[in-house]
Amino acid sequence: MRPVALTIAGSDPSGGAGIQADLKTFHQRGVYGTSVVTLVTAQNTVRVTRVETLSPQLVAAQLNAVLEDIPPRAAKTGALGNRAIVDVIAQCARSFGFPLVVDPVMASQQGTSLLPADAAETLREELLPSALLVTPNLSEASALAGLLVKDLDTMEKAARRIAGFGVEAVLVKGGHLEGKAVDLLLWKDSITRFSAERIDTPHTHGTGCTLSAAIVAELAKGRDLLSAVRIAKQFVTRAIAGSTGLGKGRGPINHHATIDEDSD
Ligand code: PXL
Repeated sequence: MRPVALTIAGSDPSGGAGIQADLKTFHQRGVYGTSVVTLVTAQNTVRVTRVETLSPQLVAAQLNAVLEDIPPRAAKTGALGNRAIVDVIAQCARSFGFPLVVDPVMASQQGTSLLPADAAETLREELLPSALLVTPNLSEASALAGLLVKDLDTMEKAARRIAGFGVEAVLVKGGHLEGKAVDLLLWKDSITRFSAERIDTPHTHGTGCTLSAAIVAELAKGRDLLSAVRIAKQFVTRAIAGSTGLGKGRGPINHHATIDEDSD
C-alpha cells in the first residue's frame, strides 16, 4: 500500500509554499498526502496581504479526523500561527506513533509573522520533545537557540543547544549563507554536512516547506533519517534549479523536479 504522509501547516494560495507545497512534494515523491490547515494566508509571489489563524478546536478536529481514519507513517508541521494551535498539536503529538518533523516556520519570505514569539517558545518547550527532527533556517535557529547563527561554527553550536530541548535531530539550513548551500545535521551526537552548489535565482519561494515535506515523504517510505535528508536535499536543489519564475515576484520552486532514484 502507498505510504501516507501528513502535513499540519498553513495555506499559500499561490501554491509555492505551505500545505500546497507539502502536498505537491508528497505526491511527487510517491506518497499519499493528507493535510491539516492551521492558518490561511492571502499571498502571491509579490506580497502577503492577510493571515488568519483557524480556531485551535478546528485544527484539533481536523487532526483527529485524519488520525482516526488514515494514520500516517510520518508527519510534519509548518506554519502554526499562534500559541493555542501549537499547544493542541503538542498535546496530540505526545502520542504520535510515527516520526514528526517540525519546520519551525516563523515568518513568510517577505517577513510577515507566521508565529509570534510566545508561540515559538511553546513550540520549543512543548512540541520539540515529541519530534524526531527540527529544520530551522539561520534566523529560526538563532531564535530557538538564543544566539546569532551566521556561519558553520554557530550552526553547530545552535544545533547542540536546540537538541537540548529534547528533539532527536536538528537540521540547520545554511541556504542564506554566502558561498555553498550547506545544511548541518546533528543526530545521535554526530554532525553530517550536506552541501550543494548555490543556484543563483530569486525564485526560491517554498524551499523550506518542500525540504521538510520531502524528508517526511522519505521517512514515510521507511528510509532512515540520513538518507531521507540526503534525498530531500537533492530534490530541493533540483526544484530550485528548475524554478520557472511563475508570477511577478519571487516565484515558486519546481515541485515537478525529478532526482536520480535510489542513488544511496
Ligand atoms: O516558507 C514558509 C511558509 C510556510 N507556510 C506558509 C507560507 C510560508 C512562506 O511564505 O506562506 C503558509
